[in-house]
Amino acid sequence: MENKMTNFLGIEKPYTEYNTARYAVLPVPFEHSTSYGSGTRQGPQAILKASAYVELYDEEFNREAYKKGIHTCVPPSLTDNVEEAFENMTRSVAGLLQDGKFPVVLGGEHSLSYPVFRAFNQHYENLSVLQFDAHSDLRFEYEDSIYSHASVMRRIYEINPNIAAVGIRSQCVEEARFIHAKNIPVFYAHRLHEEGFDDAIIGQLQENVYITFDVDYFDPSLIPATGTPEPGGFFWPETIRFLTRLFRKRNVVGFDVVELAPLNNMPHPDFTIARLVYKLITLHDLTSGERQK
Ligand SMILES: [Mn+2]
Repeated sequence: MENKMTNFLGIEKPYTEYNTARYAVLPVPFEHSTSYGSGTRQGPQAILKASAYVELYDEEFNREAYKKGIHTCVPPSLTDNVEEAFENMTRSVAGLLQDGKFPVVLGGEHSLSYPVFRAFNQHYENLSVLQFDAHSDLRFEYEDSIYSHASVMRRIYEINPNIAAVGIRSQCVEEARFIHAKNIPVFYAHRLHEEGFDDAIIGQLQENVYITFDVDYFDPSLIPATGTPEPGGFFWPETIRFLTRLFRKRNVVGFDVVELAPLNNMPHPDFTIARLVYKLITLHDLTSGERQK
C-alpha cells in the first residue's frame, strides 16, 4: 500500500497549504461491494497521478484555478467495518466544510457518496443532489447489503429527497416504480438530444447543489475503466457544456467522482477524469466569482 499520495495537479507550496487553500481534495480509496469489474480502490491514486499531466491553465475559461489553493488531504481511515469507515468519511468531510473548504472527493466505489453527502446535508439548507450515472442506484438493497453501490441513491434519498439524475440507461423495474411513485426527476440518456434538456434538469434543483459523478455516466468508449460500463453514454463536449450551465445557475457546494477502476496500459480514462475534476474546480472558481459581483 502506497502511503504517500501525489498532490492533485502535482502542484507545490504555497498552493498546497491547507490554511490558505480554497479547495480540498480528499482521496477515498474505498472498495467494498463492486459487483462486476473491480479496482475502484486504485481510482484516487490513478487520478492524482494522471493529474500531474493536466495543464494548470484552462484555455476554455482563461483561468488558473490552482492559484486559489488546492490541498490534497490524507484519506480517512477505511476500516473493514463499513459503518465505522463511513463515520470516518463523514467526519473528514464535515471538518473540511467547517474549515470553509470546497471538498472534492475522489473515489472509490459509489457507496461512499452516502457518508460524504451526510456531511453536506448537515451543513447546507436548500440542498439538492445531482447524480451523473448510467445506473439509478435506487435499489433498497443489493446482494444483502443496504450499503451497496447499487443502493447509494436510495440511502441519500432517505436523508434528503431532493435528488435528480442524468445519464441513466440501466435500471430494474423496482427502481422504475420507485422513481414513478416518488416523482424523482430522471433524465434518461436516450433523451439527451431533446430541446431544453439541460434547463429541464437544472430547473429541478434547489439553490445549493451537491454533485455525485459516477464515471460510467460517460460512454464506455471514453471511459472503459469502470466496473459496470453501459453503452450509449455521454461524451466530453456536451458534458462540459451542461456543467457550465449548471455552475452558472446554481451554487455547487462540492462533488465526488467515483467508480474509476484504472486499466493497465490505458492512461486516457485516468487522464480524462483528472481533467474533469480540474474542470469542475475551474467552473466553481469562475462562477463563484461571478456570483459575488
Ligand atoms: Mn453507475
